[in-house]
Amino acid sequence: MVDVVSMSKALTFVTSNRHKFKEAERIAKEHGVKLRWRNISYAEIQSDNLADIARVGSQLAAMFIRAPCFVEDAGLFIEALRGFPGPYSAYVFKTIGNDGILRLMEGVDNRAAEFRSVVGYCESFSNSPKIFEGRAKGTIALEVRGKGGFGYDPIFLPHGGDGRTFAEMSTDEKNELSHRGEAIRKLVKWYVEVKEGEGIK
Ligand code: ITT
Repeated sequence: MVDVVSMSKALTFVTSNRHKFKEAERIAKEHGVKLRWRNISYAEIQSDNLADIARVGSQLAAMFIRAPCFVEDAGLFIEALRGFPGPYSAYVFKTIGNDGILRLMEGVDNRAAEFRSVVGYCESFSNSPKIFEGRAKGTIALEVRGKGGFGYDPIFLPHGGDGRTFAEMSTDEKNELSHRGEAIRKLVKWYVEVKEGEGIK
């Protein structure tokens, strides 16, 4: 049970994606940290590198909201497609979606794929951001399965799971195995340590 005093630790997540917020909120709560949501879209640079996108994004977000905050950039990297859609995952999801990915994977035996998540935490524009990364290895399913989660969840079978896609799992089950779960856990643990160092209970 989390007590009220320790919940005075609070972090702000800038994202336009309510699913991402919900997943992160559960993890933060487990560590006694309250997560605030700023539902805004910040400018994202174009880059092949998720860490660069998260680094600059967190600086712009901190400047925009005039407060310390973090952003998270994620993508699905499919081995047989040489890492596609990777940093372009949002655009590809909007255009061809899961059915399009399954069509590209028709007849492909190597179904290995990886979700990557990079969190950028920044206190102010002039401050250099802290970066936290998470990865989830798995395979691309043969068909769309499940109604939970979002994005590519219905076609992703994580390693370490029991044969269900992320979309067939609860938020807590997905968090245990997911790229975002790993990155957010690293951020929250670091934040709790820093705040303890500053004497905030
Ligand atoms: P932000 O406002 O936080 O940027 P977004 O939805 O645009 O929200 P991203 O650019 O990080 O987020 O995500 C790229 C796309 O990758 C996203 O639209 C999803 O389709 C997909 N994606 C990211 N994380 C995912 C996850 O955990 N499960 C399934 N799909 C995911």
